[in-house]
Amino acid sequence: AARATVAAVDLGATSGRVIVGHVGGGELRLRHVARFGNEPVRTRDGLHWNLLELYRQVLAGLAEARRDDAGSLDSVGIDSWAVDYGLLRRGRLLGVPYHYRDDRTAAGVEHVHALVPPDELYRHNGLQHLPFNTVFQLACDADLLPVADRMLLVPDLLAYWLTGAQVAERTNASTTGLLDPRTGEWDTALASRLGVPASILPPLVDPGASLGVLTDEAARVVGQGVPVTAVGSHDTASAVVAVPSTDRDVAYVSCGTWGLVGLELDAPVLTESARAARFTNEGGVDGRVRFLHNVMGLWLLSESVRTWERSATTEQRSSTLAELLDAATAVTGPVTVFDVDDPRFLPPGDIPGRIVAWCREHDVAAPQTRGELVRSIVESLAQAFADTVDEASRLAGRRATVIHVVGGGALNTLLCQATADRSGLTVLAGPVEATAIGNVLVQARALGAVDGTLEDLRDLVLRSSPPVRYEPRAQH
Ligand code: LFR
Repeated sequence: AARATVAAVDLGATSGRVIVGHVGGGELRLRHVARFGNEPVRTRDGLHWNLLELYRQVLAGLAEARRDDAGSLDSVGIDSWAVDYGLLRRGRLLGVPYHYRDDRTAAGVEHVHALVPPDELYRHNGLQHLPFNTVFQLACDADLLPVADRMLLVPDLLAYWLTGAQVAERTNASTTGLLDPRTGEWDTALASRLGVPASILPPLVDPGASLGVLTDEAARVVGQGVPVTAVGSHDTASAVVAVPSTDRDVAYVSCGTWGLVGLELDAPVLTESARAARFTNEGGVDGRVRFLHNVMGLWLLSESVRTWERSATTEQRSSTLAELLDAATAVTGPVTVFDVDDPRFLPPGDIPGRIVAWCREHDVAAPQTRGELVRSIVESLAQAFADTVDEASRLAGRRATVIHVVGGGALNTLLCQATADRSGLTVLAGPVEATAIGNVLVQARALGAVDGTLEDLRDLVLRSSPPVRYEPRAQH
């Protein structure tokens, strides 16, 4: 096809969206058709994703996409956050999938490390230690494993509900801790050592693979039997596809709930120093390696806003994020830079209180006002981004000369400027919808509406959404 109309379903940890992309004739046009919240639910046994609600929203969004477009949809692709999964038996979901911010995983970490020590685990899977990596969560589900016959990651689970196909898309499979980053295949020997039956790991597919067509039930809701195409189903993999640069010496920050900071490489770096610096080797589209570190990200801001909203009285409404960022911009004095990666900031809750506690423990001035606190978060994130780019360059032996900020964080001018200032590098911000764009382009390429390497796709992104430039200012 010379032109294609595809729908990207992009589920983030705080909201989901359905975006239609029209691709062809060297052009890329996007239309937002649906946006919905993603509210986790806490039950007696912990924090869960409301996956049924998300599935309902996906179907409704696709129906909307199909209604709005004169023609029909040529394909749909799904991406989401990583690591979380559902266990199934004969196609039936066993329990409500957990949220990676649930605190059940400490026991899982201990169990796995007793069987395979951290340094050895890294040599196998090349993953930054995060307590919620799938491999640790599976250890918490040990009692269900003998009953389960499949483990499906969130985007794969939704694709299964849509089509009936049970597969594991490779970029997201690379976040489980059970994939060999050298071969891109399941490390079944590692899985058996950890008590994970290899039979629950689905056949792997690459982005671009065709997964089948909507089931009759799904097609009835959507209004059409749309084909489903695998994309970089890990949202960060799709975002990296849409980094608008054809140069190899750029660093990226995919900045949403998390700030994923690193480089794209051809081969994994599995050294002890990469492990010590907490770098991950996740799978990218077209077999590229996403060599990056998870920085805590805009979660610190959104969760602070939520904390203040909870404490607001009926007469006194709480400020919006935009108002808080204005107040933060107006702060003139120096603010404390804290360690955003401290694990205390991972679980939901009173982030402002935890920042103040961190400052007290480290004997540094705690922010006094909300404006100062927000400024302190922004400066601390920027410092972490700058340090991480520097570290990635050192570990990979490739100096980054520019930092691309893609995702929602590209809208945060204070953060983009602070990142330029603190790194001494030019920051190029945008596109905001990088993840959806990467999702769209991989589908469009599979359909023949655009062709070439990732560099060709990125050239198209650069022409259709030129980034905003921030130059570093002298530091005082
Ligand atoms: C970003 C992201 C990160 C992953 C984290 C948890 O949305 O996918 O890449 O580490 O969420 O899944």
